[in-house]
Amino acid sequence: MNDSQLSTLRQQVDDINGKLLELLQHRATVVLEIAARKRAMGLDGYDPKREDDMLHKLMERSEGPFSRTEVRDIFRTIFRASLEIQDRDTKDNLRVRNKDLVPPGGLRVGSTVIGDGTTALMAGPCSVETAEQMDTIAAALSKIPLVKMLRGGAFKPRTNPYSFQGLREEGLVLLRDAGRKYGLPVVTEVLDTSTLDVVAEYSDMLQVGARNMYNTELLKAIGKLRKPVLLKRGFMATLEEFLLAAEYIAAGGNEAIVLCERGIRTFEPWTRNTLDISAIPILKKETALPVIVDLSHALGRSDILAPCGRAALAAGADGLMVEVHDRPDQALSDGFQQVDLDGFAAFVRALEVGK
Ligand code: PRE
Ligand code: MN
Repeated sequence: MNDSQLSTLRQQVDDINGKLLELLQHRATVVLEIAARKRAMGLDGYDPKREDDMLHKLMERSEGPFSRTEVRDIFRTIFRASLEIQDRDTKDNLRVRNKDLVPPGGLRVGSTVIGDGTTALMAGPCSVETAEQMDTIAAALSKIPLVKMLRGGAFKPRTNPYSFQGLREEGLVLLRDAGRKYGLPVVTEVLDTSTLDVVAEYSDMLQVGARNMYNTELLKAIGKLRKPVLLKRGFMATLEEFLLAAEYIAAGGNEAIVLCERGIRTFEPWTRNTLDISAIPILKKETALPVIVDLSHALGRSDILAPCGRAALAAGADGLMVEVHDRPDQALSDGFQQVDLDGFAAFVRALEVGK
């Protein structure tokens, strides 16, 4: 074979490659349309039966030189690639990526607004303990203009089953009453679907804790409500997993979601978790949802709240959550990381917001 014959044959292969590429891209476009239709019908993209039928038809039709198994392998590769673009397409088109999801003025939560460009502090004790405790804390917090919400745990997801588990419904009542008395909307954690209704009844915002970020049944149930949600990032969750958890809620029609970075688990023992500052601008870039940072659970200590809070705000956070207790040394949970009322006032001054 002389050189000119070889180059003619190669020219033919180049032409065929071009046509194959065009056909493959055309096929991919059609596959994405199929995927969009299946999604609208609530169907999964993967359809092994359809793949099997196509493979059998193609293997029967094929007369060589490729063997039937070679034809099968080539098309299997095409199907795998099709599933990959379908997957990418769903992730690129998540509801939580919709930039119009949050109204321009921010997200209304009870009588306040989160994500309106002002800093929102959410503060209160780790656990609701007594009426007096809630009254003292809420009274002090209500005097600080940046504090927009009162927090307090009534259902507590404790690592140790013998640790204080929370006052449950009684705690919800105390939290709501303190919030009402001092004009602060309240946020509290919901642990499971069986207590969702009662927690929703007493709170202005539902908190899904880090441990429950992967609880898809709970996320789906919350998606059916029309109640603002504070979704915390799991301590082992990637940002994509975090967004997909938020998508579970948004997919049900509940779009009032605030994302909360609360530290991820690393090898570092000098903080409870490692505050992932880079998560803040990334989440702000990927979604229009307000992003807040739970400093207390990220850090597990109260002595570095101010510098970390300033860093979070500089990175674009819409707010900060801090555990505040009138007597941290007597707190029934997380006492070591709670700041007292004077300490919290000093923290707010040190944030220097608006100065
Ligand atoms: C397609 C892709 C993935 C499915 O597993 C089956 C088939 C394909 O590439 O042909 C398209 C598709 O999603 C479908 O026909 O339902
Ligand atoms: Mn706590």
